[in-house]
Amino acid sequence: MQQLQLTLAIIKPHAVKNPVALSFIRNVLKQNFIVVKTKRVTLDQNAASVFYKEHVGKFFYNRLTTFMTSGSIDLHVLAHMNAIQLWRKILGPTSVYKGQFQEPYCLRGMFGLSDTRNVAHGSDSPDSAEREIKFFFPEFSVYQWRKEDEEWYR
Ligand code: RTP
Ligand code: MG
Repeated sequence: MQQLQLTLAIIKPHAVKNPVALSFIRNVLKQNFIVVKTKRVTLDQNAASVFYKEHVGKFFYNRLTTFMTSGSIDLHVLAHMNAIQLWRKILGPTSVYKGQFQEPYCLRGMFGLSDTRNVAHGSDSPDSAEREIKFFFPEFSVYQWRKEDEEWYR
């Protein structure tokens, strides 16, 4: 039996503010994943620096945390077989420019504005997914969810 995998998607501030992008992205999520949890939040600098601690010291760190605290973000816990890889594939490369030329139908290629304003985030490993989901949804229990939604993973 293949197991469902969870991942965290974050729709970044510029995409949350763009109604066309946002409704397109929501449809993509609904069509490709079980959307387990959804929440809209605004990060403060402290939360952004904890969430992005792996990037401290990189040249884009200040730009990234400033951008991610500049407006509301939408958080989605997504479930699917290989959800982590699938969501990152749908997103496309970090670089919007590469997305536009190599995979024009990826979300970053379609709606990205720059390498930082690149539409959405996706967890990059099972460990990151667990850490990131716990960070934003500390009350969420995967075991409880599985009990409640048993039909999804039989
Ligand atoms: P993410 O974490 O958002 O899913 O993106 P990723 O794995 O594809 O890329 P990562 O290396 O983890 O970078 C995190 C976010 O930092 C911003 N960034 N800006 N050259 C730049 O200006 C630059 N490089 C990275 C992006 O917002 C990227 O998603
Ligand atoms: Mg990353």
